[in-house]
Amino acid sequence: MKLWSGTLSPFSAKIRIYLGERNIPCDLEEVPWNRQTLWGPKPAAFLEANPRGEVPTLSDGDLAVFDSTLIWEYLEEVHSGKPLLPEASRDRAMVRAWEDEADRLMKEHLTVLIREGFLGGGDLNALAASNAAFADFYDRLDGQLNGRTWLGESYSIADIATFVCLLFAQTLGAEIGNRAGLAAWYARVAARDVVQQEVADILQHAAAA
Ligand SMILES: N[C@@H](CCC(=O)N[C@@H](CS)C(=O)NCC(=O)O)C(=O)O
Repeated sequence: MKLWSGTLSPFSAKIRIYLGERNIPCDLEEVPWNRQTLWGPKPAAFLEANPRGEVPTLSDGDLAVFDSTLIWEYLEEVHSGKPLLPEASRDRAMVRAWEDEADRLMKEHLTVLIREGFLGGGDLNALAASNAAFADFYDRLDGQLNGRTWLGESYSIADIATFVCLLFAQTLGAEIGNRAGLAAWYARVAARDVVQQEVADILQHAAAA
């Protein structure tokens, strides 16, 4: 199996952490990113696998799987071992909902922090709106984590997706602040071996970008 991935792509980071946590062997193929051309040049073989030209994309033989949610769902089905989507229907629904919410924040608001902040677009109104969206997300997460160790009943894909979203958002200035439950959960996820390695790689790449 091969994962077309970008080190600075949060959706890719979600899948890299998922693969690491489940010990699933997979070759990584980096799609380059830089400040001028953003994602690209995109290798022809990558565009052949995924006409959308988005990372992450999983190639498993002649099967190409995208987007990130469809990738981990596929991997849950074909790999035995401890799953990262719980069994019980209510827990499963809750985990899926938090993962979906992290994806939405990444798509709608992280992109604004990157474009208007990191890349210097400078639209202060857009930045303020996205920072407010993150503050609201953090409040809801803090409420959910009141008295809980993980977002669901056990460590799951919801924790991975949400952690990645918050890692990038915080690096781009949307701080967690004094939300104690959320900060404690964040530290718990960050302490995991696979996550530590991933965070180190991302921060090293971001510093050089
Ligand atoms: N819904 C997709 C979103 C993937 C996505 O937006 N990937 C970005 C990088 S984080 C990308 O590849 N963009 C390519 C481009 O903008 O050309 C998923 O969950 O995988």
